[in-house]
Amino acid sequence: MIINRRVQTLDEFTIQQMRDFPHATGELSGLLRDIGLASKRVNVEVNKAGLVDILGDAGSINVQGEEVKKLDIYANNQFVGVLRHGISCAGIGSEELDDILVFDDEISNNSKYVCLFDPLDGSANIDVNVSIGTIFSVFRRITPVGTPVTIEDFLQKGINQVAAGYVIYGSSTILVYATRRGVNGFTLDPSIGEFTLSHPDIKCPPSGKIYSVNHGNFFQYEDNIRKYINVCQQKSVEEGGPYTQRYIGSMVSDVHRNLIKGGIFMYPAIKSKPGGKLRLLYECNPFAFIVEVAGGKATDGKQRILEIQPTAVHERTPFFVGSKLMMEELETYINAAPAEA
Ligand code: AHM
Repeated sequence: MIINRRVQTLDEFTIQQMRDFPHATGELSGLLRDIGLASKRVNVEVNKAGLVDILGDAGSINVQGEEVKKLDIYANNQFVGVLRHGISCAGIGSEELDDILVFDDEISNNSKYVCLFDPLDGSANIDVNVSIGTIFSVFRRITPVGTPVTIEDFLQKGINQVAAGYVIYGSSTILVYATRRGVNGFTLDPSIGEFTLSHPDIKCPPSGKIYSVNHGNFFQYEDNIRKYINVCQQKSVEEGGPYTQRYIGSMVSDVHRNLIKGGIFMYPAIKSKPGGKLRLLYECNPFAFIVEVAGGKATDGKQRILEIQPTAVHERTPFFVGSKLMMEELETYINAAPAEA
């Protein structure tokens, strides 16, 4: 087989981007390479999950009080291991870890970035062969290079993200990452084991026809959210409708589809989870950054996700993200005064 040299690998792409910045050290490229490497290892295990004894519950409960699947642990260990031994990351926060992990060795203390991960999002879907994913977020540390990182390096507003991305382990494996310069997607070519540029300069269509929400929670949503969902269902052709409801239950796949096709994803507060379900640092911040860079919007219903000051690494938030015009329409309902009884 002759390798097609017209394809651009993830490494080549990040190095090329770096050349535009004469003072770049290559640390971010190294970090993205390490994330790509860990995700390739996770991909191999996800693909054979039905074959080996890696399916099922690991028998433990994670810090969120949820059942941990074996693949969650495997994925977490891969990202921790690869980044700990790389030269670009000073510490990580993970949905699977109670506390931040400070690498605290000479090389890591001299790194300027910290990473936050949801190593395997949508883990309830593992057993049933539905797409799952990894989500990541990269911040430049606030504390001085040369010292161990601290919690304040991780509790930064999302607006400070240097990069954010996700990997979908689906019908094909795709890694999408954003910097302020743009959003680009790379599909894993299994024949050469490389992520290759397949979705250059992704833009979120300003509007779309897809809304994604858990309808099972409908009667737990606030009135204004219910009104908006009703509007989605009642759109006429003249109003851009009818809308289609799509909800996989793997946010990575749901938001990826809406990013490419145009749409809106919602996980509002519910009565049993008044603070929302999704995690600000591991899930919402990275997607808010990616979608905003692509031209869309993301809020918690009151403010821009990227402007929330986090107070704890595992904090949760209601989450609304998607195409700009659809988000603006949603906001008119959220901000409307409650109807008089
Ligand atoms: P997880 O961290 O346990 O995998 O949960 C996160 C997932 C998201 O991917 C998805 O959007 C959401 O939970 C689905 O939740 P629900 O089943 O309550 O609709």
